[in-house]
Amino acid sequence: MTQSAAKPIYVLNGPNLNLLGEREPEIYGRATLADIEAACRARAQSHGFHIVFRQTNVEGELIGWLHEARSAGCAVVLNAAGWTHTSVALHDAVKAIAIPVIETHLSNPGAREPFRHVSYVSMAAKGVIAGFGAQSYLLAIDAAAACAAPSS
Ligand code: CA2
Repeated sequence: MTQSAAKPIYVLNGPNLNLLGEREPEIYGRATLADIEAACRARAQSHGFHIVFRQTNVEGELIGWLHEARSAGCAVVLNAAGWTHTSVALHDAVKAIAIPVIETHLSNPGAREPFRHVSYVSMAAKGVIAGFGAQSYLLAIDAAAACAAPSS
């Protein structure tokens, strides 16, 4: 279905994800964030959606983008990176959003260090996709498009 008039899916990325592809490829893969953005754009387009794709190392900026998405977006794919495991403010911002928020991770935090087993985002998100590398983002776009489709 073509949804050219639909609101965009926001794909929001937290701290250090701008370094993807440079270090720890055994955990996060070799794709850069620019590679992931291009793949997300194509996947969203295949569902008839546009995306807004952003990354920040400033927590307040991410919270501002979540506020923006409340009215300007149809769904959010959120990789909050390290803030996932620390931020009550982020939890509150996700909770304040009526559109679906899909928590997304390249790695599977549940299979890593204990401090990554807590997610302040999961408690407020519609669902979680983790552990599939860059593919996690594409699965999250699929989920966002399904949630945001008028028939769902
Ligand atoms: O697996 C994920 O997507 C994470 O959100 C990535 C975060 C980590 O803190 C979460 O537990 C899981 C880390 C993002 C930092 O990525 C880097 C990539 C390359 C080099 C350094 C950091």
